[in-house]
Amino acid sequence: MTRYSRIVILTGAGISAESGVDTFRAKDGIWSKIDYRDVATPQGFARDPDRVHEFYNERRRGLVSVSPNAAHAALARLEREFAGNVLLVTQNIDDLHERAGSSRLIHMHGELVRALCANCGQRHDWPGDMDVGHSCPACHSAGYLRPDVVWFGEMPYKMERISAAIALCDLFVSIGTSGNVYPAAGFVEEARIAGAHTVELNLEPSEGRSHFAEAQYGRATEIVPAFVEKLLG
Ligand code: BJW
Repeated sequence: MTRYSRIVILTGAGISAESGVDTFRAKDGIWSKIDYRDVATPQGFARDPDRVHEFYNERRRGLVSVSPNAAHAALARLEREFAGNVLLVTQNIDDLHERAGSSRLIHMHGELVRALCANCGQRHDWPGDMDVGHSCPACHSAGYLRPDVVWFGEMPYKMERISAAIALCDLFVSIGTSGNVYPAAGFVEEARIAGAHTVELNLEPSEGRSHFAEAQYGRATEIVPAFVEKLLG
């Protein structure tokens, strides 16, 4: 299957599920336990920053006890061994893709281990807990640091670079995402319009299933390594 030269891969929470990271929209997922308006909107943060910090602190602490799985490893292998161009775009804020070895990677919804200063706009590595008392290491203002994640109503990161890559790709693969959240959910249509072959790899059909030319269903740790093997074969 070496007829492709430019691949864009979109990943979602499902790729990290078998590493032990919660997904959002499963019956027992994150949004079944907590209202997204309280923790994943700028309004929720303005209302109760302590609660939002605690939500992300807990998830950040959880990163130390999880590891990349076979699906993350397979995508890192694809980047290393594929003769053409591979761009990985993740909606996930965990760091499992980079820990597996991927480097051509865009975190379109931000990163759990980074802080953003709402006062000066600087971003900082932030591996530990964050709270309202912390000052920005750049502008030294207190009370402006927030998790560097993209909340509902905010513009996802690097959209121009992502759209440019999709417009040029000949294969678009979506892995482990329910296709509920835009603009990521619309990438498959952009890719189809650009003439790319489109593939969904997921546990079950996503909201966008009808837009994909091909689909394979199963656990990411099984279907992603098999798909990569075939691509490199
Ligand atoms: C497995 C598996 C295994 C499980 N193996 N698979 C009406 C129409 C259209 C759009 C909108 C609208 N109203 C509002 C909007 C825009 C809004 C939106 O899309 N809302 C929808 C809910 C309707 N989008 C936005 O606001 C975005 N910004 C934007 O549009 O900017 C433009 C703009 C700006 C300003 C003004 C106007 C326009 C921003 C979206 C930010 C999303 N943020 C979150 C939380 C922050 C990060 C965090 O805390 O982690 O990002 S929400 C959450 O959903 C998170 C995820 O990245 C994102 C996607 O979830 P994902 O990855 O798909 O997870 P799940 O759980 O949904 O699915 C998991 C899948 O895996 C399932 O299918 C399983 O089957 C599968 N699976 N185990 C394989 N082992």
